[in-house]
Amino acid sequence: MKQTASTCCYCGVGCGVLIEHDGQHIHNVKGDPAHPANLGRLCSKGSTLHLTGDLAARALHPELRLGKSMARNRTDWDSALGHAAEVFARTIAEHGPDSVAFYISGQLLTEDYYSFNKLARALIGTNNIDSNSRLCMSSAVVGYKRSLGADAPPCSYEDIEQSNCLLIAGSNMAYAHPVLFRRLEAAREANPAQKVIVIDPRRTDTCDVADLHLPLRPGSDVALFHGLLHLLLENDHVDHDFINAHTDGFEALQALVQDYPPARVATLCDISEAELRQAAELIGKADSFLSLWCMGLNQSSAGSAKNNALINLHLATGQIGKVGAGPFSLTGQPNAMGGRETGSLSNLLPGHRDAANAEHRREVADYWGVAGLPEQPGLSAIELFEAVRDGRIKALWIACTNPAQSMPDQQLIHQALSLCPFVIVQEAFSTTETCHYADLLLPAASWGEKEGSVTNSERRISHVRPAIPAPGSARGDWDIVCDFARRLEQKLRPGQPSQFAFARPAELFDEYKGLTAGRDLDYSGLSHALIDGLGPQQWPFPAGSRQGTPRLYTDGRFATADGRAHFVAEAPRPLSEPADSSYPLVLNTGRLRDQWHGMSRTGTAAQLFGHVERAQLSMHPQDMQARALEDGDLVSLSSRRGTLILPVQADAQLRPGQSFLPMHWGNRFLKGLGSNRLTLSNHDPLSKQPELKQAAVEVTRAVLPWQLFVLVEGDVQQRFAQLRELAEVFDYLSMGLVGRERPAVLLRAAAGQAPDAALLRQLDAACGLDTPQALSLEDSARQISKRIALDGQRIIALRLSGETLARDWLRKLWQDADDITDLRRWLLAPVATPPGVSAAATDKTICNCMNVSQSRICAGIEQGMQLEDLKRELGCGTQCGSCVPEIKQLLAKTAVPA
Ligand SMILES: Nc1nc2c(c(=O)[nH]1)N[C@H]1C(S)=C(S)[C@@H](COP(=O)(O)OP(=O)(O)OC[C@H]3O[C@@H](n4cnc5c(=O)[nH]c(N)nc54)[C@H](O)[C@@H]3O)O[C@H]1N2
Ligand SMILES: Nc1nc2c(c(=O)[nH]1)N[C@H]1C(S)=C(S)[C@@H](COP(=O)(O)OP(=O)(O)OC[C@H]3O[C@@H](n4cnc5c(=O)[nH]c(N)nc54)[C@H](O)[C@@H]3O)O[C@H]1N2
Ligand code: SF4
Ligand SMILES: [Mo]
Repeated sequence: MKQTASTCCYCGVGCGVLIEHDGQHIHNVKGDPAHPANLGRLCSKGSTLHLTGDLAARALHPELRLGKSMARNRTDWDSALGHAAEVFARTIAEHGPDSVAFYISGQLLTEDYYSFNKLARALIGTNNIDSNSRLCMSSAVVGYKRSLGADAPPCSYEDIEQSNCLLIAGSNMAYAHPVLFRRLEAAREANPAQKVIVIDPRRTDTCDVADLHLPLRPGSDVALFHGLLHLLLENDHVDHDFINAHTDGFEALQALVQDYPPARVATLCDISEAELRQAAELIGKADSFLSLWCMGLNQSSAGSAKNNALINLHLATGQIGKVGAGPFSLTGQPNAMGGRETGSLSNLLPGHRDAANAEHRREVADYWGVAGLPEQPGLSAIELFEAVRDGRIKALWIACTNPAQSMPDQQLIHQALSLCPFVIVQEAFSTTETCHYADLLLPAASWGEKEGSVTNSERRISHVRPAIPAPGSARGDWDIVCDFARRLEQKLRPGQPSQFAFARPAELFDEYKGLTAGRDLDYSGLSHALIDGLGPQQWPFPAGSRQGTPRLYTDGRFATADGRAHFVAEAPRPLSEPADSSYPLVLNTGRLRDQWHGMSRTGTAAQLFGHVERAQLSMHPQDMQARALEDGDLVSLSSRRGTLILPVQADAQLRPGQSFLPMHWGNRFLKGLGSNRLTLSNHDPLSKQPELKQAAVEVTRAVLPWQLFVLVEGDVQQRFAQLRELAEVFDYLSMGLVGRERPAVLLRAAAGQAPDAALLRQLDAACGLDTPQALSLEDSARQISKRIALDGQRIIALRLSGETLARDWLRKLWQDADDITDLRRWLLAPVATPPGVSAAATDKTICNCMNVSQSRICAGIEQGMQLEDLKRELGCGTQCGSCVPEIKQLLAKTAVPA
């Protein structure tokens, strides 16, 4: 067995992993104890990486179709890229360079970004290159640049351990940045004096470490931050020396925040005045004050203002550029930082430059040896898809992102993709919603197979190393881009030497890093080889350096022209779609602990469905009561843009008037284009980041008496695809995987009335239930029909239709039993509700590593066990620790009041 040190491909914490493999297959992953981001830790997603990525779901070979009504056929790289170059050259010749566009991703490697940027801006001459970071970090980019002069998070992870007071705003780091959360939990234990404030409308698992949780009204963060500054001024907790020496614009802000006295802010934010005062005291009295934030601030039509209002607090208190202090945005994607560095938003250029800045354009053009760079501004994600729909963009290249799941207002996106004359999708998995629209599918190498570099949230650059070759004919993203670019060069400027003659990622890095020289992020002193020698390094790392830079602005000089930071004084803005009488609830969307975005990778591992197995809407019990809804009822969830049908569940961690739907479920898993069918594309005027966290919705009961439940083992990818297609006719449809040892596809559906009998026969055929040996039960008068296939004494497939009362009991039999006496007995008298149904129905896997269910943990708690007993007796929470906050919540819920 061999071991290769690389990084986790999920979140922006950027943990180091040790990949165990035999040169062909990956067998295990472990945390890399030598990597400074995680020091050996991994979360539930990182530690299960080797279980994901089923080859049956991978894109393995280029596929091309020559007409929209045709099927894609396998082709070779030469034909695929030759055709692509042909279409791009023709489109550019006929309609100009801005008729083509690139939509890329914060999950590419730095070398991939660099090649895409050079292709779009230098060779083609368009700024139409944007990325999914528009949905993620673009408000933080604007926030940092406006306040501090450059897009640079000034802190280090160590600051989490060293700070006296942390403000966590709009971040559920217990789920989304778990390894940092582990570091915070450990720091709290070591230093009980450390204080933590959490600002989130929901009471998330992150609140488990909070001394104070402010469950503010959705979208009201700017008012809250102004209210805090008002009190800091009132309490004389601002640092006037710092303000005078290092900032400007304070007078205007001071005047503005006078209008935000505690009583008004408490009303605006729907929190108590006492809680607000307590937060201001904790911040004001802290020796060091650190804030961590994520999508609760960025994904807002006031995202930039929220970022700046928070940074204002740091500037006013002088809490920046020192140990344990500063405004620290948590980046979502593994290399969103690298994307920003290389210019992968339409308004940026490589090396933290701006496309609108003539001098910046000149510098980059000279470096690339081209006459000039395009002046015409590029389109941002939302504008870009609108332009595709309107026919202004005629060739679209999508890489490493799944917009047909993740963009807001999905109907617009699906419409745009189906109308676009030529769509290239460069993907590692062929199963995504976006692949459906690909005229040309280009198979990309993925985690464990590709090489390059990534920058994590703390500006630390790691060398991503391949362990095994990519499957099929998949290739590294940079390699695909450079091959295409060389072909396009021959058409656009024949006879000239190639600008894309790169043989290895290290060569791309070495060319690119020159563009960082002399800029705030300068890492011209780094190389792949140097990282191999010194370990991952934090930028800036100028030529000649021997070590990276843990903190920025330690001398009080900022990255602005005059070195002074700017206060930004902006009034709060209302939600772009507030709740009203037609749509009285606010829909919030966000992450689950064990799934990653559109689930192309995590959705291949049945184990990762153990924690949450299907799309459910969470609502406050009071709002459910008002609609006479109970847990598990199917509801119609509607916004102005469409309707989804899904089950509802009570969640007292929400406040009345709010609801929550995980963002992960796309059209594959939930009929009706998934969660983003409902969200809106209204966006921040500066960052152009859409308001993904707040849409106005209404919930009504869905009456769908005819129900279907299918569970089938074996060939899960193929069965999944077949069942998903057949089941499209049902009003409600949800799909997932279950089972750890023997993965199975699980399909639940419901409709107003029974479908054609032929459809049930097709479903049976897809599940191997159409054999004469299958146990069967028909009650055609009541439109009830059940079929079960056995392998010896074991259930291997089952379908219940009409009524599905026995589903959980049968599922338990499938999972645990190799004796089907009970099953035969039940088949003889099937109407009675089988034993143990209700208990099984709510069981979920809390601890994924040790496979410990909620019912076992609750049973332990009822016997009087504490956290340590549960860990010792059941093993839960002893491995990655991602489940510990939830176990603590269960303990708190069942604790006997003293
Ligand atoms: N498990 C998992 N982890 C991930 C990812 C994943 O898909 N799965 N994705 C990664 C990526 S790309 C990202 S960007 C990060 C996202 O990480 P986070 O931003 O931490 O995650 P979210 O769940 O999207 O949203 C965070 C919180 O914002 C809150 N919120 C909603 N509205 C408001 C508001 O108006 N104000 C405030 N203050 N809070 C609000 C929500 O209730 C939610 O708890 O996660 C990264 N990590
Ligand atoms: N409602 C709602 N919507 C949201 C959000 C939200 O909070 N709420 N969050 C938004 C945010 S912050 C983000 S970051 C986006 C994420 O949205 P997406 O970018 O769509 O998310 P992923 O599913 O991670 O897409 C990455 C794709 O790249 C593929 N892939 C993996 N590795 C490689 C590789 O090496 N090369 C190539 N070419 N492909 C690869 C994967 O299979 C996957 O399909 O979602 C946004 N959408
Ligand atoms: S915290 Fe988890 S998902 Fe994020 S990089 Fe580390 S192991 Fe990967
Ligand atoms: Mo993100």
